[in-house]
Amino acid sequence: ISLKGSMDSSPFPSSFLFGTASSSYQFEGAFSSDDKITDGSNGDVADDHYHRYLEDRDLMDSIGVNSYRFSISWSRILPKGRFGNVNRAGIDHYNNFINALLLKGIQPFVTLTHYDIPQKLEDKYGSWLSSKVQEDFRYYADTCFRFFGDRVKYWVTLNEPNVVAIRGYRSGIYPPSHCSRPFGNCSRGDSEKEPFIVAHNMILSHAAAVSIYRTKYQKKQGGSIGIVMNALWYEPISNSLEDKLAVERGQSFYMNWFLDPIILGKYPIEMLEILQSDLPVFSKQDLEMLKNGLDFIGINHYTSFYIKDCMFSVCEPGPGASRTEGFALRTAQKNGIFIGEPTTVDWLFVYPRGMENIVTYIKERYNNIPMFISENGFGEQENPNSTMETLLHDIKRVEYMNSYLDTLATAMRKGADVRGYFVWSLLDNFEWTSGYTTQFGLHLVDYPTLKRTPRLSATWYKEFIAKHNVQNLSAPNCNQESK
Ligand code: GBH
Repeated sequence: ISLKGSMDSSPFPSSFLFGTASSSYQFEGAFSSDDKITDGSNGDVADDHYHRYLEDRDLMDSIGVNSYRFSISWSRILPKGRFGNVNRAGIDHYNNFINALLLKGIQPFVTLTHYDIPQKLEDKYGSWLSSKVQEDFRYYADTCFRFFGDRVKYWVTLNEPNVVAIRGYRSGIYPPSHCSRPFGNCSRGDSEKEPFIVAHNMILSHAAAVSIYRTKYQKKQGGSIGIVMNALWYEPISNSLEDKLAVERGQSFYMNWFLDPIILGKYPIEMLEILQSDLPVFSKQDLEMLKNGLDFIGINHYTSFYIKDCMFSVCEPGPGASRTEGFALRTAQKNGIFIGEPTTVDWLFVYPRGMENIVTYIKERYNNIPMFISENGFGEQENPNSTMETLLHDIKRVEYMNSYLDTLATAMRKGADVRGYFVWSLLDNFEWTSGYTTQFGLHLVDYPTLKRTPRLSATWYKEFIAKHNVQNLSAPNCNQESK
């Protein structure tokens, strides 16, 4: 096979973004608060990336990525939301980091909020529960576009708003820990109502940010803007029509819940039928603003589940089974056999075909709008028997990435417009409720010293990127360091 021949068969165009992904709270350090975390830890120090960003930029450069997905900490920019001043040190930090990335031809792919919100907005009006948050998010987005938009060409409004609504306000396992029985055991909240209010405000906050971008910045700055959803692939547990319909409801109550209003201008039909007056209504003005839509869909995809119908048949209680979750019970097993190889992370099953299928599903539902795989990666739970040798020789992570990239390529060959792929994550980091006990990094982080060491997967990703001949994307501008 000639070199040219093998290039031609690569489904990844030379403009394709290959990167890694991260978020401010999980990487940067310098914050507070702790609860419900396995190892009692928090993100106060995390990877200390705030101080080590140049070293981390060099790690990316040595892998050869042409893009890096990270999030800006809202509180670092506006500690009091729109009720206070811009924190100049925060602006300087992200300016320096963005410039450092561009100097090495690494395109910043920037998320405005990755689960975090200034505490002041929680205290003042209950953050996402209040429609006031739309004004705050618009103000924050405007601030970021103004300061960084001359150099940032990819914007994400929200990371996984579905996970925020579900885990923050239904099961209560993420902040602000709102829920009611039997969904969870919290000191306040309403698991059957609040997720829908919060989602409604997040959808409209997205729309407010996009609308500011479209009217004030996009023409001049020439970037694009989208949202990132957590996307699970669902297989029906049987071939029955009931289970197939349940799969559709499952997707609608999990992902289409946000994408349909933003792209199609209304909540999914299954949600409207089942929830009726429990679902907030978009005003005429809201619908007008929603027309701003988005430029791309970011897909965080890791795993797949089976779905069993609970509308036409009786189910034992379980995740997804109730009315406000769409009567679609989620389970990892069918007749005692897992959907894919289990891992040491309880929710992660290796099912590569799920990548091809979810990308194809989104392509078909939303008319092949450009997509990015904004996260995909393999986690391992800390284990007392692991040695430095086993920790670095992460063959399972390599196999996982290789197989998921392979099925992604298949979806692209069949026409899916996927523009980039980001591995979660560059470094081991603060894995939310698992603290530092779960590792997703291409680099191992030794927390006492914060030393980063590349794993086998870092070398493998470097070779994969080199083989696919992607472009180093930006010609750095000489003035950038001084901005
Ligand atoms: C992403 O989602 C996050 O964006 C990122 O911050 C995080 O570090 C990364 O993944 C790795 O976990 O368990 O039944 O709810 C993480 C949250 C966890 C939500 C798995 C979906 C699967 C189904 N996701 N969960 S379930």
